[in-house]
Amino acid sequence: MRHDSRIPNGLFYLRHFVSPRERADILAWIQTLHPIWEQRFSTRRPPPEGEAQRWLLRPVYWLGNWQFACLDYYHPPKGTLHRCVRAEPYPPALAGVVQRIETFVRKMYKGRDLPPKWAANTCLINFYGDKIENGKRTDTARVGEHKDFELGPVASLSFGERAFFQFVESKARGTRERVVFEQWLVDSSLQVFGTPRWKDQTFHRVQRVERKQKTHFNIGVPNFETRRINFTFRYVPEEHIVRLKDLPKEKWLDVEAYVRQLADHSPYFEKEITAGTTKQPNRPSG
Ligand SMILES: O=C(O)CCC(=O)C(=O)O
Repeated sequence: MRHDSRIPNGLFYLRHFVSPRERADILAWIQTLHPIWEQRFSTRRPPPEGEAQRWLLRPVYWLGNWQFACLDYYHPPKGTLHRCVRAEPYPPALAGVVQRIETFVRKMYKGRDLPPKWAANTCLINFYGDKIENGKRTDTARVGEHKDFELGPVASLSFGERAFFQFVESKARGTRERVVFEQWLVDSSLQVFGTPRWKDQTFHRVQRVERKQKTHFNIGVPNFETRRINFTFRYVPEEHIVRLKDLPKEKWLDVEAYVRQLADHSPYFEKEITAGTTKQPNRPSG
């Protein structure tokens, strides 16, 4: 597995990171998931000034800990409390790739670029494709520019159709943004980005996802056709991960409907809901 030497420092791209056998196991397991659609803000309060309530562009599933959008994601150094809710552990199908990602990251990043306890303990799974509403198909396979605020490198696995990925420099008022690096991410590849250059000084985004292979993954989301699946592995310090039952009441109410939806198919979240309602039996239902 060779790294492409045209790729700038701090960034890595390994084209055949996942073996065909691992790929088959991961894609068989993923069909057992029921990803959910989240809204960006709590449905119980008006959105912050200048923002509108909206659905995320794609269904998601988190492993390790779930960063609900309405809890405003993990955002150190200040936004660390009650943002990351303990979630299902990695399944056996992911064990091998997670171990290799951790070995690779610890070998390639050192010093200030690698937090001392860095581990790939958090994973966001993004499902890219078409939303189908009243017979109308809308391509939602993209992600606007953003940063991932978890400390240290982020490792990203891709399956399915190719995605066009860009790093852009922040826009100064009245000027055009500048694309500083772009590349296609192909099936079974691993991209890793770390260092201040790719984590702090630039944003990243997915501009589009092709349809050339006619890939359709069989995923348990009604009215959605998935053609690309992406896993981003990140690090959240254990002390910032909280059990559902330990969320304050307001935050519990913000996420309760999502967790109940997850619990319909996940014994893990079913137990977490039971633990939460047992701990605070008078908790009103949202
Ligand atoms: O799908 C990708 O390749 C990138 C996903 C991403 O930017 C993210 O999860 O933060």
